[in-house]
Amino acid sequence: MNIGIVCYPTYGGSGVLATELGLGLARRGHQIHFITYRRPARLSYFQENVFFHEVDSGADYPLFEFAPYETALATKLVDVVENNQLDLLHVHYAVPHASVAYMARKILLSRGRYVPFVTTLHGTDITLVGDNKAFKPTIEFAINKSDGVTAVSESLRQDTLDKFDIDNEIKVIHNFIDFERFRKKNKDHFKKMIAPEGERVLIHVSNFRPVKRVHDVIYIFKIINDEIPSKLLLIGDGPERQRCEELCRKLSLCDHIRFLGKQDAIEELLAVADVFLLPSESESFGLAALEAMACEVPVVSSNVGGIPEVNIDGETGFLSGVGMVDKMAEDILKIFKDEDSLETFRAGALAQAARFDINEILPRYEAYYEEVIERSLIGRPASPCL
Ligand code: GMT
Repeated sequence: MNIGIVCYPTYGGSGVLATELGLGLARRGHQIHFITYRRPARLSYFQENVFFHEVDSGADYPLFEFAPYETALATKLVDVVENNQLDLLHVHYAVPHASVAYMARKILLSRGRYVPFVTTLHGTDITLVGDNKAFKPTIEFAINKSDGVTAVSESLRQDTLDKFDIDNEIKVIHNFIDFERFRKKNKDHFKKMIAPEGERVLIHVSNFRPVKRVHDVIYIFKIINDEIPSKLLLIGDGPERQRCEELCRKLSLCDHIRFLGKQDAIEELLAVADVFLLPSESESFGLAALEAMACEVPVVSSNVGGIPEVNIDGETGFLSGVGMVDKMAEDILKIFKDEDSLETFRAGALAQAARFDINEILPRYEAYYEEVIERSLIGRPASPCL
């Protein structure tokens, strides 16, 4: 199939998933066209069957205080579909991609071609952004007009039905992991550098948005470090980073915490970690936790949204209510109780991650694309004027 993928090119989970999906599909022989305003973060090397089309919204025209990205993206979608004979568009994150794809489909129809689009809901597009009055009617309309809709967890599917008036079917296709890349690697030299005295290593990866509650990570770490000598790696960047750095200074933890900023080779950092922390306020899935589990790192997390579909309490780590800092610290200490306990949790994490193997999930997307294309051939409007 010839597939166009629209996503955010940033380090967020939706862009990561969309890029890994496209790369995986390309390896299986499909022609994949990424269409977005910058090269996606994980599209860092040349690969057969992969194309990238950059959207330029002409931001330099003085009249525009805000560049009309949606118009430029719709125009680019029409161009890429027409010149590359795309069979389907797959847009990740509903805001604004679903309504832009709807517009592109209308334009293409007026020119005699019907190209269906699939919208994948990722989380904050429904729980935070899409629910905002400024977007809601448009997003609801675009979800209902999509030729196919998927959600990355059962919890997100339910949230969408609860928050919006949806008459379209939503199929759950969980996020996945590529074990070619995410598996435990031997990085003993790096571990010695991070934890020279054999300290335990905790890790957190996020975009440092308030919803991630990174300050909880630091408070939890403080309790752990008072009991067992430990180190904390904080990966990523975002609006809360400054406040978190200040908190580390206030708690006199600077010698034990490293802020590493945005990183590409996450698997190298996960290789030295003993526990992954994800105390989020809201999380539709928790792809970062799945990446950790694939690298045999147990997860201690909140129990919100889709996290319980990924992290199994007492098996792959532990779950707690949002903000239960003391309980999360206690759970980490249980994992760290002895080497055997840590190894059991490591094995549990790996076994659960295997359920989300890319080789299992990708065929589900392929089958869904075929179903959507077939359905659109039957139901396609007869006249381009419709
Ligand atoms: O977590 C974020 O803030 C980024 C966001 C995104 O859309 O890029 O992540 C969402 O999508 C990921 C991939 O499907 C999920 O693993 C994350 O759980 C989800 N984030 C939230 O729901 C907060």
